[in-house]
Amino acid sequence: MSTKHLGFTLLAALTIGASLSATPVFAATSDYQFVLVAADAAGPKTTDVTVKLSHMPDGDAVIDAVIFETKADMAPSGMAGMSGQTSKVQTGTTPGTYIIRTETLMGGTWAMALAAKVQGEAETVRGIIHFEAK
Ligand SMILES: [Cu+2]
Repeated sequence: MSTKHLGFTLLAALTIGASLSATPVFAATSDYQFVLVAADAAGPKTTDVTVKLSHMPDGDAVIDAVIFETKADMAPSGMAGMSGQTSKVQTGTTPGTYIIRTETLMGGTWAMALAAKVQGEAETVRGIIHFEAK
């Protein structure tokens, strides 16, 4: 083996090692996904949005997440500038579900961006769901 070849092999090994050690942190938060459960009319221009946070590898619902950010807007309908106020997050009756009362100024497809802290995960879990408002 030439010195040049050895150097290349070492560099390749270091590169692979670096990407492997960086993987767990990145993979951890991407293992979680917000899923829309229901979007129910809850009065004039108001929608109760129920979401579930799933841990993808085992399909378990995450019951102790702290959702600290909820932002609703009509970006999916071409109205990114139209946003709706969101309430404090309530825990749903089904474990692992969370309800966000949302001001939906008009009917159509809305997006909600969510951010949560999950027990045992250093990184913030983020996701975006789409829902229909009447
Ligand atoms: Cu709109």
